[in-house]
Amino acid sequence: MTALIIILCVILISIVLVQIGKVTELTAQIKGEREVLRDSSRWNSVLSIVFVVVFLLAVSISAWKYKNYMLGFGPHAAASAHGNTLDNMFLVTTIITGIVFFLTHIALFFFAYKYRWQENRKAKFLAHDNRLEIWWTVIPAIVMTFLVVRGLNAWNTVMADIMSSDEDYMEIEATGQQFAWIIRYPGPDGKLGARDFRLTTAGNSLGQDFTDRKNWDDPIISQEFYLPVGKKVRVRITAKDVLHNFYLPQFRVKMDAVPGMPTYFVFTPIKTTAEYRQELRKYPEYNEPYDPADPNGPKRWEKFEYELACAELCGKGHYSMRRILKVVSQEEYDAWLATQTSFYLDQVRGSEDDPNKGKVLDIEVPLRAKEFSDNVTKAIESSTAADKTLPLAHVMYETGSAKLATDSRYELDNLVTAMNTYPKMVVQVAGHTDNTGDAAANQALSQQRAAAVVQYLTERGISSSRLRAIGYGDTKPLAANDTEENRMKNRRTEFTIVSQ
Ligand SMILES: [Cu+2]
Repeated sequence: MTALIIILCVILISIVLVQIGKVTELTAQIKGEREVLRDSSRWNSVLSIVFVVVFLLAVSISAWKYKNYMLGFGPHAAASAHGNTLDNMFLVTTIITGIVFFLTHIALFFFAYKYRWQENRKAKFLAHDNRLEIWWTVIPAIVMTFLVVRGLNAWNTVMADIMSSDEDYMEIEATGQQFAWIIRYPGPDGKLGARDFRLTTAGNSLGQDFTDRKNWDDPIISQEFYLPVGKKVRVRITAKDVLHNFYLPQFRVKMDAVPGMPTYFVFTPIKTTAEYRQELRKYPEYNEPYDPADPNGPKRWEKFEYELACAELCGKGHYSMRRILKVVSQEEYDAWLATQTSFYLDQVRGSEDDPNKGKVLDIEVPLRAKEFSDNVTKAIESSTAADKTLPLAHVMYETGSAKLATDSRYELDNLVTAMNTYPKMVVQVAGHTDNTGDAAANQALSQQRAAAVVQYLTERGISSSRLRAIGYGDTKPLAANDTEENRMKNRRTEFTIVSQ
């Protein structure tokens, strides 16, 4: 129906225009051509002035009305230290091109008015004018030079890399892949470990070189990531498959992630997420409900988050590369980082991707000591008999012998510490084997192994009256001796707190 009405309107308007044309022709015949020409010229010239006034007013009013949609204005204030430099650059360019826009439009329409057709006025044809040529070459050249030099200056400021390692900054790494950002943090040592693409496996998706100890404490974050406010951050940006783009719009950070060519961006967040929300709160559009279906629910400003997007159309799942960035105080950041665990220790340690398999790493020694003392405290506090038995998980012997492997000393030293912390504690050390071989020999071996542990402890000053050694052989398996994995579980040394 609407379509029909529109078609009818178009037809009617066409008829009206044709009729107006005919009437004009008729009046021209009555009045004479010249008079009509003069009338229409006058009208057209006046209307062109009216048009340019209305047009420029509309442009100015709409620009004023929608100024808050511009970068750097209203809710779009930059949240990084360098953000204002870029926003100002855009603003200056807008002002200069805006002035040119207004002047050319005024000139264009004013000239159309001034030089309208008039009787007895002849056009003057200008073949060439050197002075004019110089003017309209030199002026744009000067303006362009000013804009370009400013732009280069801003680029050099914004893209400046960290020049000396004494600078106070932190470094994180963002790797783009279809379709996720893998964000790596440096861990407590403050340093990112080395990578080598040839080491990439299913279990080591970044190809981290785990012989580099800087990798041992690096956490990998796949969802929300945090940054402290006011701290300079250098982001190493890489990609694994196709082009991606590391884009933090509120921070004016945008850099291609290119496979095989590391890029970077250095920036300083200057507003926490909470502060940015308070700024958005001032604008009516951010006081609308976040979920239109729930008008009494949280407002848009309350749910605002800084986001990391991929600004490169990298494939079908491109949209799913959105990640949330929380900018918080240094204290909150430290607390968050402390909850992030090392990817290597959590996922890789002891697996086939681990080049340090079978070795004790120095960073593990304090972690194991803490775990051991926590477990002993728990066992002491527990009133259940079963809780009083704890494994000596990292005590190993040489194959088929009761000689302690060198790396066993860390775990045994933890036991020495526990015996000194709880001076009344009496423990029984028990050796266990799997069921391979002769039962009597197994029993003897487990007895000797338990005795070796006791001997180690007495040599370190623990009274033998507080220690007992017993060998159970294969009589107390933890699991059926059917697989190598289960047999490994059964070959173990434990200690039981007999009294405390
Ligand atoms: Cu992408």
